[in-house]
Amino acid sequence: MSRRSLPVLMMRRFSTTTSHRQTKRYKLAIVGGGAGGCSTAAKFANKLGKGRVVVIEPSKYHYYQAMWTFVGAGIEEVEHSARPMKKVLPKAADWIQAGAISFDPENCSITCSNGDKVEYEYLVIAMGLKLDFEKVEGLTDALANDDAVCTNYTYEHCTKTFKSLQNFKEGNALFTFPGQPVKCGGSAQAIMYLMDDYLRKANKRDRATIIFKSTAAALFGVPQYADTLNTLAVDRDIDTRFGWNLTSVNSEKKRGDIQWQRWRHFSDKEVALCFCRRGPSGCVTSTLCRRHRMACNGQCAYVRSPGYWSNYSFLHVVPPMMGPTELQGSSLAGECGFLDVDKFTLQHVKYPNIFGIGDCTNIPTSKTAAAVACQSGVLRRNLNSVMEGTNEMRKYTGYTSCPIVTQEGKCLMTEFDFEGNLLETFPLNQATPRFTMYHVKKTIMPFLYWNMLLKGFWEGPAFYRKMMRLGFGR
Ligand code: FAD
Ligand code: UQ1
Repeated sequence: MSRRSLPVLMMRRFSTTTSHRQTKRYKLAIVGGGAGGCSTAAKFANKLGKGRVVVIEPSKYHYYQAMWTFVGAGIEEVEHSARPMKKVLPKAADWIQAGAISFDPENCSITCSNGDKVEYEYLVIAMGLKLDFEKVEGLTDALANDDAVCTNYTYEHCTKTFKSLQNFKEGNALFTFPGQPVKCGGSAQAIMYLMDDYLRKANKRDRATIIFKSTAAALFGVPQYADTLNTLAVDRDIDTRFGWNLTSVNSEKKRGDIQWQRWRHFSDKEVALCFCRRGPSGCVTSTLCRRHRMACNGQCAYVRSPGYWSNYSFLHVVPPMMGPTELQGSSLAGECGFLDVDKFTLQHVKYPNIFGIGDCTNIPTSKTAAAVACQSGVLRRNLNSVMEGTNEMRKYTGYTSCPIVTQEGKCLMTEFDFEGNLLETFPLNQATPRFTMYHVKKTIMPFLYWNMLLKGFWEGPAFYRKMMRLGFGR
């Protein structure tokens, strides 16, 4: 849809019923009722009025995923991380309890899994990302049947992590990190530090070889925090190995076999030399490079070797992740399969009446609820501007925050922008794990999430950051 055709889409509010489906028309449609969708609905439902905003969301429950790290470590109850979707969505918004299955952005319409068709004037896409368990051969089976294999990345599985941890007797305790863009990458490490802490308290630490095996090139992308985590890993006798991708889990043999492939990161020079193209989020596409068998994974890494096997007594997997399947191959997705938006304005690169927020977008920052909070303020202003025709755009800085719990009672509160510059809120050295930050993560964040972010009142800590710095700094 061109910018010119926007005014043509003036709203007529009515529903037409055909034999099997309804066509419903809304001023604003929001796809996804997670952190991004719910906070956006809260901001616009009252402003636009009853019946003018719709949320398309299939899930009966809304999940506070940040709590799953604590559930995996036996510190929290999983039930506390879920609330009925009906209770968290604003009353002034309509809720279609179905998934969006296809998008027709040229005609401003969406088809839902229950057969409903939604026509919109403006659209916000907040579908999160999809966990791609199938990419690791045997993983689904292993999670269902092998007591030693677990993940904190779903509501269904995170309680098993603590059981696997309690069952651990001796041997290799392995923690993986995949090559695709993931949500809250810090959680992959947090559960490892919490396991180390648990085993020390249970006098079992000397029976475990703890290994972090990651496709990435370092423990963290921001040097100040990476230094702290490297020192911590050395002090706690945690073996860190980089450039490794988990490809297969063999739980059938009951030997605890897993297969890895060696990954290597391309230098810019190599990318240029092999005629590869870069996608909008910086990823390398495979289409032009057969020589290097490149994979489009968002991190410019590729497989070099056929595979190595190792065994485990405990395995925590961060599953591979991907953009929403419903966007794949559509004109809404960028080359990496994530929603293609401008990283500063959050507006879709082709369709000016469409915005994106959160994990489903190709915004090159660490995917967290903290990032969603900050994006929600930019989105509120920019969508309002487009609705009012002023087109005055605010810019998102890339702010994100990934709290990494390093033991029970200590947390490293990382906060940074697109370039990895620190954007820290507290007047403390945040590169040190602290009890105060643990308290922020464990007690303050759930309150902030349920009562402020989801109700549209929390747009990140920028105001407090400036206040703490007496108005100086960003
Ligand atoms: P989500 O909150 O995942 O919501 C997406 C919604 O879209 C879901 O409700 C889903 O049902 C819906 N949906 C999916 N497909 C469709 C469809 N086809 N049609 C309609 N709706 C659809 N962040 C932090 O800031 N701090 C932390 O400490 C932290 N810890 C974490 C720990 C773990 C273990 C995990 C897994 C995540 C953690 N996060 C943390 C990340 C945070 O939870 C996510 O980044 C955040 O929830 C992203 O919000 P979102 O709205 O983009 O996606
Ligand atoms: C945050 O804003 C947020 O959203 C509510 C989270 O989600 C649970 C977080 O984990 C964090 C760390 C933030 C950032 C806020 C502060 C005060 C550092």
